[in-house]
Amino acid sequence: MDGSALPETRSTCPYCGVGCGVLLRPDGQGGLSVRGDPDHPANFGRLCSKGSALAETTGPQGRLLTPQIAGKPSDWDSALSKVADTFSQTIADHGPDSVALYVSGQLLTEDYYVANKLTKGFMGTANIDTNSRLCMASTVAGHRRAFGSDTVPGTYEDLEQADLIVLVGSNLAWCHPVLFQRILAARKTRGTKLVVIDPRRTASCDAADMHLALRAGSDVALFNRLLTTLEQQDCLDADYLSNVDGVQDAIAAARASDASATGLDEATLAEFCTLWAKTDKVVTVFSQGVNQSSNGTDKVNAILNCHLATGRVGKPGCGPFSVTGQPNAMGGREVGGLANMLACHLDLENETHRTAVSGFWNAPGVPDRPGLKAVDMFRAVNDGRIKAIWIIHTNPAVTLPDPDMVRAALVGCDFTVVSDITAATDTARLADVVLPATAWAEKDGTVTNSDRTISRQRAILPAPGQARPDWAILAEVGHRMGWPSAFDYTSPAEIFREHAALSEIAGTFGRNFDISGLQDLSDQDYADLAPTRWPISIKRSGGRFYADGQFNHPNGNARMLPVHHSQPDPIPLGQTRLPPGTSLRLNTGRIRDQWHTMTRSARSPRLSAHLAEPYVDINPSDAKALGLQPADLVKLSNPQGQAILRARITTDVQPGNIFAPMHWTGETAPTARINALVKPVVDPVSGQPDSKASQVTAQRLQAAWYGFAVSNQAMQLGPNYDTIQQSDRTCAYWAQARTKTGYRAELAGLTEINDWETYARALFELPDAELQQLTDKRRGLTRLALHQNGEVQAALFVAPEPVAVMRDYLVGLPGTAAPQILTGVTPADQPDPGPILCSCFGIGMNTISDAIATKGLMTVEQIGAALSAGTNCGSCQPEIAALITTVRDKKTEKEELCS
Ligand SMILES: Nc1nc2c(c(=O)[nH]1)N[C@H]1C(S)=C(S)[C@@H](COP(=O)(O)OP(=O)(O)OC[C@H]3O[C@@H](n4cnc5c(=O)[nH]c(N)nc54)[C@H](O)[C@@H]3O)O[C@H]1N2
Ligand SMILES: Nc1nc2c(c(=O)[nH]1)N[C@H]1C(S)=C(S)[C@@H](COP(=O)(O)OP(=O)(O)OC[C@H]3O[C@@H](n4cnc5c(=O)[nH]c(N)nc54)[C@H](O)[C@@H]3O)O[C@H]1N2
Ligand code: SF4
Ligand SMILES: [Mo]
Repeated sequence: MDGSALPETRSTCPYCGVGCGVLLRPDGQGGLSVRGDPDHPANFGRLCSKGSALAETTGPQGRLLTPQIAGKPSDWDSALSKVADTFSQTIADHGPDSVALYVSGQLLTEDYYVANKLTKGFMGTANIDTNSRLCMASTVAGHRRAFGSDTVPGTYEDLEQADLIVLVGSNLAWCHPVLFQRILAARKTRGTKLVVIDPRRTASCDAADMHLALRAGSDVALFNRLLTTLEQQDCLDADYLSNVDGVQDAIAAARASDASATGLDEATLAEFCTLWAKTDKVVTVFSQGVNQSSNGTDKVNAILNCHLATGRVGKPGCGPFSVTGQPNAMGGREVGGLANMLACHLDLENETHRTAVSGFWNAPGVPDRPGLKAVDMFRAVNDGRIKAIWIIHTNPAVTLPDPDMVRAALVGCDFTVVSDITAATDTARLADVVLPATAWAEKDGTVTNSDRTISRQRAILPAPGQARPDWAILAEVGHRMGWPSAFDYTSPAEIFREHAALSEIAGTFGRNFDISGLQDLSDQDYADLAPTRWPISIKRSGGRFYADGQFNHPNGNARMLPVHHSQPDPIPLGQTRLPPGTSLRLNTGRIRDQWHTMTRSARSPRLSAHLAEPYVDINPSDAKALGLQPADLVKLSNPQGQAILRARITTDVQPGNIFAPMHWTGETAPTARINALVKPVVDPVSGQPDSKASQVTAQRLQAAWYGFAVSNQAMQLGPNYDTIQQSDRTCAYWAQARTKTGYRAELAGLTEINDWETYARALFELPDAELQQLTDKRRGLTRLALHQNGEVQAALFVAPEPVAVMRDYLVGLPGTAAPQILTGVTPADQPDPGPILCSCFGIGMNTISDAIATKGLMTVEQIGAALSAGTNCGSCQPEIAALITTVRDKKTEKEELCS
């Protein structure tokens, strides 16, 4: 059928917590087209690079199509019975706390609700925790300490109504790009000031008025200083503070705090604090630089203290704003997905709440003590206390700190079940049973975004193979474990109504999460549900919280918390040279175009083109001390583990600090699994791991050879995990990525290889292809290409130092004649586009730099008009802006030199 004849369906982007609306149109051939929904209140038609490329992530390739038991295809009946029977037997033999579920902020609310009900209501254990422990737990704990409830007070409109926006530990330009674009648009009309607080220079800084490159970990000292300024400059709101407890203690702690811990000079501190103090409409946006800290909850409360002190909470254009990471991180908090929460924001430790919930569920009882939090949960698997675990929609063998402990735990566990859309993940490879789940475009339900807006995700593609929705798999296991009436669901609409009805009870206990107004939705109403912000009840709908000074602590007040800066940093301030063996502080995070462990985003060639290889950013002074040259491979180590990454030498990171992305896995670059180095140190209040502050040492990898390869099919790069343990293997490092024509890979080895032809034929699985080879013995270069039917199938470039070829040109050659491929450079009449900046239109950095230099383009808009770059999703605009500055600075330097 002609795709254009099919109607568009409204749905929600399955990536980040902005929760953008998408319009999906099936193409009639199993795929779809995507555009931003102009009517969705999160994005009004905008999408970022990841959202724009969603269509490239669907399709059957790599999908898990049948249940698997012990690595062999099975059928649903056998697999479900195996799961249900083993869980029941384990509980019978060892008690309910011997089983656990580890779930995800990417589950739909309906899936999540059933998982939580099954575990806490029926299995009789609170051992259900979620990857949101790695993500939002410090905010949840901070909100509860300050407000008495985990409620985000504000809305997205506040970002447009603010006069000052402060991003703390948030790279919004890359991680919540559509919100960043909304801020930039508002800035044009309103002149909003933007301040970024991040030890690292990020794409978000390119548009900022101020970048406070504070010393990593020192946020409490900074916000304590702000609180004292607010007091000194008479900015405290006495009326509002009459409903806030702990004010004097918090101020006393702030006064005792030493702002020099931030490493910022006095003038910068004063400028920032005064700006904040004198601007009524200020929104402080915070994310993982705050949450993922060993003092994350204190960091959250240090920020909330300043907003409470000034009454800048829940009013138009002002408030603290924790942006959620995953598409349904907020929904997970609603259903009580954390091991220490109950459904609908109710408290597990509160007997009245427990009785109400178990009565509503008609459950045997709800456990009266919290279950194990993520890190402890896997420790309990490792030491045998937990004997059966079911992991749903998350990849902990990559993303938890110390994933090698997680691997060992799962290998040793009596029974591991994984529900995923693919079996090719580091975690699923270790499971006894793997269950095929439907993916985002194939399933129905709801998600709640950062500003409490509930949106529908709608199925528009058929489930591939035997894949089933997560809620249906969970409900079927509930059936088979002996609770058929409690898990009798036939549709997500039914589950949603039940959740909404339970929230009415929560409402009667004074909880803000009350969506009881939706409990009577008909199936059709549910099918048509438009984006709706909670609460939705007879009492109130939508809007903001806490402007009225009414909070959720039992006495109705809020609390300011005394917080202290407590992060010793072994790297002396202002240090410029690094003594050998000194440890570096490893900061980790995200890149613009990949999503976590890449099981979806890496399927898109254009997303993979932005940053195709794992890397570590390192300051020039440290690089010099370590004898590193740009593009060298560097080996990071600490007693826990190792990783090998490409060095990028840049002043974006401070001396003594390095940054590496979290995305690469055993599937894509086994030696670059950065969490191997991340220690399982957690915040004592929230249990959230500190993923941004592990100590490591670095050294140059003494590779015997480096390689770059392109191929029209996936390369045979060896075991997907243990290459790093066996450094004498032929390939000590590899990283493979998708391209438009197939795949590209970076390689390096520690031992000389004499017969490159044999190596290449095995790598590309082309035993009979025609060989074209070029060897330069003196320079140690080998280049070879394999042709079939007059077309290049694959090529390999080897050198004793990092390979210098035009990668972005070479990746386009497989499948073409390309007789000159071994030169490794573009023919004279074709320019080299350079690394792709604009992934929507595939426009490279060199193309844009040339246009800036030769056509005199001075603005992002002019570049858009001339090249289209940055005119679709706009996610690359901050990088284009930075490039304009670099090219202009270079030009000025040159002019100055000439004059
Ligand atoms: N492209 C992309 N977008 C995503 C995701 C993705 O995988 N890819 N994931 C989503 C998810 S689940 C999440 S949670 C969000 C995360 O979104 P962000 O929190 O914005 O992302 P991160 O890169 O993890 O970390 C943010 C910043 O914290 C800084 N930081 C480190 N230590 C400190 C410190 O001590 N103080 C301060 N102030 N800053 C510090 C880091 O340098 C980093 O720039 O992104 C969401 N959006
Ligand atoms: N070093 C470091 N580590 C970190 C972080 C960091 O900043 N630094 N950030 C942490 C944070 S904030 C987060 S949120 C986590 C994220 O970490 P994870 O949740 O572990 O990472 P994902 O790659 O999102 O894993 C999702 C899995 O679900 C599968 N999947 C996709 N769709 C479906 C579906 O519909 N159903 C089912 N059942 N499965 C599906 C995917 O294939 C994939 O295997 O990582 C954390 N780890
Ligand atoms: S900002 Fe991008 S990734 Fe996040 S929801 Fe919107 S389109 Fe999806
Ligand atoms: Mo997250």
